[in-house]
Amino acid sequence: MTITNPFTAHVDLGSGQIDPPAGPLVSRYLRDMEGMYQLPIPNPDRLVYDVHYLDTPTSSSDLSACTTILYPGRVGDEFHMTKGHFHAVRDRAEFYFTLSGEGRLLLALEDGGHETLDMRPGTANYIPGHWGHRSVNVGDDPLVFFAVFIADAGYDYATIESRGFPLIVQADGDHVTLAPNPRYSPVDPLP
Ligand code: PAN
Ligand code: ZN
Repeated sequence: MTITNPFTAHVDLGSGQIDPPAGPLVSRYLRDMEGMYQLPIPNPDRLVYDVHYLDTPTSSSDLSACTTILYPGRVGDEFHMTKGHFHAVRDRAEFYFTLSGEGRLLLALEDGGHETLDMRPGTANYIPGHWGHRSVNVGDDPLVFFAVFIADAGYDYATIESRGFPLIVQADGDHVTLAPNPRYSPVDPLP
């Protein structure tokens, strides 16, 4: 049995920066999201989001945590979003706690059932096991949220890469609209 030392990290509520910097930093660009938006990617080098991880152990009895900084912007009318994933270990749950900005959390089951939750400073969104999840920045400022999840959850990106997500989130003038994703398929497309 390994016993980990307790520690404190400071998370900047505005920028999401973690001090002291600990685990890896993952940056995602539009080129990493080819085919996920309705329109072709306008600029492959555009930074869409950064994820700062805390450095914690990764067994099924540990918790992992990270902050996501999802920058404002659109592709056509569609708001910037994360790639979205199911947990590789499907029943692993997660909490998202929003620190700043305004977003929508899209949740989907593999049978296509879906839900949407609001994200704003102070919201704690519970993502039960089996729900795929994608966050969308619908505001003009970065959407910053702190995620805590069972440490062996892992990531299944392939399911959403091949099927899409049931909903899209778009700007309609000053309004935020949710619409069915015309490119969504509840089963994997034939090769
Ligand atoms: C989050 C996400 C993070 C980035 O920490 O990993 O917001 O989104 P993608 O992983 O979909 O690119 C989480 O849900 N972890 O499990
Ligand atoms: Zn997750």
